[in-house]
Amino acid sequence: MTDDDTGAATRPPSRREFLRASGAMAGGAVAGGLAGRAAAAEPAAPDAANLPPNVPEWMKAPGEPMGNEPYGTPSVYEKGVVRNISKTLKQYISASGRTPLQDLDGIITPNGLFYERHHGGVPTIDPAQHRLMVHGLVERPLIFTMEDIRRFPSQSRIHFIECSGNPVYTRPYGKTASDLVGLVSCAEWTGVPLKTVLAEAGLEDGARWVVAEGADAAALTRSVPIEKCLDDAMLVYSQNGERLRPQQGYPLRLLLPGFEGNMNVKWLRRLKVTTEPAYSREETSKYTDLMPDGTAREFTFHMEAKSIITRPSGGQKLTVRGFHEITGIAWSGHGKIARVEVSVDGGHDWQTAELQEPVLTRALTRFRLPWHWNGEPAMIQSRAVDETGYVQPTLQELLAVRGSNHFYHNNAIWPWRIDAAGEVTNGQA
Ligand SMILES: Nc1nc2c(c(=O)[nH]1)N[C@H]1C(S)=C(S)[C@@H](COP(=O)(O)O)O[C@H]1N2
Ligand SMILES: [Mo]
Repeated sequence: MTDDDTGAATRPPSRREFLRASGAMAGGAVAGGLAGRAAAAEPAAPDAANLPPNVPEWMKAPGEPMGNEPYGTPSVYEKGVVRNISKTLKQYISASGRTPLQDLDGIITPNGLFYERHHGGVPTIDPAQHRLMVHGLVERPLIFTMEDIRRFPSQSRIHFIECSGNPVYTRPYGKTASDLVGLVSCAEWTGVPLKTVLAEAGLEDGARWVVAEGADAAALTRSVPIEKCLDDAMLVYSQNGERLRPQQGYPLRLLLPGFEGNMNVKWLRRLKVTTEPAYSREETSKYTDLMPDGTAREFTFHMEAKSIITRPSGGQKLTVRGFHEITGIAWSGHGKIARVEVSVDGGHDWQTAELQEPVLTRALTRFRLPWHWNGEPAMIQSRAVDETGYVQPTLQELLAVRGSNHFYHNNAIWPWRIDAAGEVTNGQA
């Protein structure tokens, strides 16, 4: 590939020689300098003594002995890759921390970077003292220990969880992908299908809802339709192979794939089978959608199809012209992602991105598009289409339907602006 500056910004790159551009062979295509990265963690400029053809310093003596760190942590050079803690929810008891989406690859969120959102702090629960009570319209009310729960036949499944305030319509939208939509993460969850546990208790006639309660100080309570409980709902105790993190609901959580984050009750202690929903705080005062005509929609269960480009994205910088891979994540609460389209010209033309296999239902899906940046300003954005045919809308389309009172469920397309210096910023700001 040559870089003659005459190619259109949309010119597809050649299949070979990805890095030969503007005489810049070495160095990352996207420079660090991410907003929020700790300066101390930035790699220093390379010392020539460590570069080829010399033998680097770290080959000349043995490294750290094993056992110094029985539970591993990332390289010291990755110290800046951390959750982005909300400044608008400063109080300790109601808080959120966002996943640094722009720093991650693939679809799995490492446990230490999983987004967190809690309404009453993070309880420290001794699993030996934790119980799950199943009662209400059941033939046999039951109380389970964690050991009982782990005796049931288990399942592992990869699913995302997303907060419905990701981002809310009313707040400033921020600089990075994390600021904008960092309240989504994806993990491999292990646990027992909820239907197995409900069958153990035996449902009675009139069982239409299951009211789930958390054992935190918020006693967060949500009502789940029985159809979901008998479909893919799970009681999970593990996350990416190890037990749930306290922030994710240790020792037991309700997982409702594709449903709004708030319904995935953490620190789960009680399931009451009922005929009517509970109409709890979280389904009346909060988590309802106020429409322009003044009515409020209740029970917006599904998270609609959405996507975001994570590289290049806000706060990053393109330091060389030539080949760049555009990559990001897409997801839908209604099932699989069918297609992701990417525009590099402000939404005029759209190209179909490649999806990383396997494409899983209600899981993050990684997309990629090879791109040649010719050094001119560009506006890049992605739009997801799910298997129901639903197409991710623009912010303008959403606001036209929902009006300015809307708060939750913003799944708008998010453009990034790239200026001639390669700086990437929020395209809506
Ligand atoms: N018991 C309980 N469950 C809860 C919450 C809570 O505060 N208490 N927060 C909810 C909200 S609003 C969201 S978005 C998700 C966040 O899950 P995470 O912290 O594992 O990312 O959990 C939900 N489940
Ligand atoms: Mo949430």
